[in-house]
Amino acid sequence: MLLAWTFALPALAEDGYDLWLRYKPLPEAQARQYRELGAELVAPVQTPTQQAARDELVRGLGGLLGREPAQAAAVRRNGALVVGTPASVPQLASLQGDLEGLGEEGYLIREARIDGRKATVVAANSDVGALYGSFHLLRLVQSGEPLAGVDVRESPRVKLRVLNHWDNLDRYVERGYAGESIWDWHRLPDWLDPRYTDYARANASIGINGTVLNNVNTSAQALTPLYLEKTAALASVFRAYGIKVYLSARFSAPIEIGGLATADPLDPAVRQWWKDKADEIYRTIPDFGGFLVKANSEGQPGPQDYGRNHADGANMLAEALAPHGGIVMWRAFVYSHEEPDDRAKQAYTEFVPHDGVFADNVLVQVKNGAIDFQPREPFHPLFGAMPRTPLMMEFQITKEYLGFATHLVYLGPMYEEVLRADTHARGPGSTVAKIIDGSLESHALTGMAGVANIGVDRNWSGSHFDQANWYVYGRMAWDPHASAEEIARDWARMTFSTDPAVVEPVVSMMMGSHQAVVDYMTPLGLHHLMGRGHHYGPGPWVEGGPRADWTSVYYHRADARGIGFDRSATGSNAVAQYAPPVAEQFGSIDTVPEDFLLWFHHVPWDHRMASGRSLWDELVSRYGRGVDYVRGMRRTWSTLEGKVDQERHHQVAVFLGIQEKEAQWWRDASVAYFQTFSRRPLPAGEAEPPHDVEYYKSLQFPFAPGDGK
Ligand code: BDP
Repeated sequence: MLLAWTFALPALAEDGYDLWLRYKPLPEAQARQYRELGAELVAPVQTPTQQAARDELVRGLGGLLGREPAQAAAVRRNGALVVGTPASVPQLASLQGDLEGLGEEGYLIREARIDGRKATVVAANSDVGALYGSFHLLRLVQSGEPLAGVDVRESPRVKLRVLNHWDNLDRYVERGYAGESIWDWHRLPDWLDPRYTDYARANASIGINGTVLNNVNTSAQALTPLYLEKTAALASVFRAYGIKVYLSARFSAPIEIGGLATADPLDPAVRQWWKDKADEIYRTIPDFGGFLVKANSEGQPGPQDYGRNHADGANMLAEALAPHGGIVMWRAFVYSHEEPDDRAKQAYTEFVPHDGVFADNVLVQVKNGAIDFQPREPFHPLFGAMPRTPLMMEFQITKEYLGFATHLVYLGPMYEEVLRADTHARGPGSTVAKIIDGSLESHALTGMAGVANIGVDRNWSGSHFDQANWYVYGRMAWDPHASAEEIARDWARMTFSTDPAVVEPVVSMMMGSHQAVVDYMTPLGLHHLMGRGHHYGPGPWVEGGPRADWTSVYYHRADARGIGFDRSATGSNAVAQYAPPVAEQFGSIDTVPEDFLLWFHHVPWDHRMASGRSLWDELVSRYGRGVDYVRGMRRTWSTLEGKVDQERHHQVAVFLGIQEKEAQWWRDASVAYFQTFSRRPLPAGEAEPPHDVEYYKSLQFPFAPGDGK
């Protein structure tokens, strides 16, 4: 008997599939406070979205409290949970006034008297708002938050909160580290994998309301009837959860699948083709969201192939979608065939002249920084520079340049740093967040995109901690002013335990993890030093090949004198793309934050740093600091053994071991390489790298995951 019980134990382990929606029974001491909650559940089920909300509450409260709420049509006793809109639940009509200003997707959660009884109310103007409110209520219960006197009023500050899947139709995920694409195109439209519903639940729980199903480097096939039917099937699953589908559109599709000779956006036949295509799409998917477009970037076709500009291209598609209410997300991640003097300047140069020219249903989607999702970048100079165009943020959730899925790197602090950066576009306080939420320039159309880290791995994201990056992305898209630390705490409570002895160490590991990866990969403003193509591991020596701005030496410019890219007035003058106070700060070696020192300046090896050390000594010590932080995370995590289920604990522990090994490799290879320029000894106490540069250069990883095919 005892033996059987012992063997049965591993079944209690968790594989991470449930994400943050685990709904495990709360400890008795916490559950007690919810004794009355949901004694009755009054939540109509007239629509699929209402059904989704009720199902989630039954499942969630049932799991957390060990009893499913009794479903009822009316409030008869104290402790009822009432969920809906004034239209769906007449008893909520009295809240009509309070719901004003919450918009289509907002909600409130509070205690109220309904039919003379004490009730907890989740009320909204729409079914989706009530669904979001239900998830919020479940989060409170799951986190053990008291509900007495609860008074939540929430509405999203950003309209389009979208995931971008870089998934190819053959299920390969570009820059994906969590297995194949979850879209099983071959079996669609008939087989609707239950994962699609769980995907939608997870997204709705954090307010994500759109998903672009296919890669920005897409084939035109995605727009053929065969695939539109499959897309429609996915849309039918997501609809109940308030999620719209979007597709990446290949600019040359009129040629490839339309049989036209050109894709010139000013050609009437091309314009007609797109209009017909849009009509066809909306016949198949009436609530289709619109197109995401990567044009004239990294070899993708675009309007410049015909001597036209980005606005010509975007507006043509916008015109086709407008009658149906669709929108265009036109990416500003561009760089041309001709190498510019500094790649960091190109998006600004190409886009700013078109400010105010884009159609009303176009958003320009801008990566957080001007190069490419580096561990740390200063905010993109386009933010604040196009006041008459709604700019959408593009963050990367998948960790292409941040250790793939094996490194524990919580991206919340990085998102927060960018969103809180002050562009000074309209004087002090003109933060990136205010540009994204539309408040700075009074734009109603607003958006944020996150490049997804989702695949068929059981834990969805390739590692347990990478789930936190999906989570924080959604929460910050809902509220770009939110705190990364508070979100980390919510996530840790839901994902691991409500016990502060687990939550606090986990949160502290997470909060320093971004600085750590910056330190052991690209300290002090260095960037783009990863292995060529796949971006795995250190490659500061990468040079040659098709274009200079795909090499590392282009970016670090190390020589006998010093290191760093001079983007000040004496160099490429990229600083001039920022508003004057920012340009001034970044442009001077004395005022630039040390985090961006080598991003903007070529700095002598003996330059005195704030620490009093020389630049060379500081650089070496930063690398070491990053590795030390990872060691610290390993130690902290090992103290949580037994407090987190064994299966997840084990995998995280092993991954942290990999991370330490790779952080050390980054440090050793980088120090060995840069020392060939600095020709200075390592500071006292710093270990010599165990190998010479040639050894590190010789390491090859032809099958590293995620590289484009
Ligand atoms: C880079 C990736 C590449 C993407 C490109 C993009 O290396 O795979 O296609 O960005 O965003 O980060 O278009």
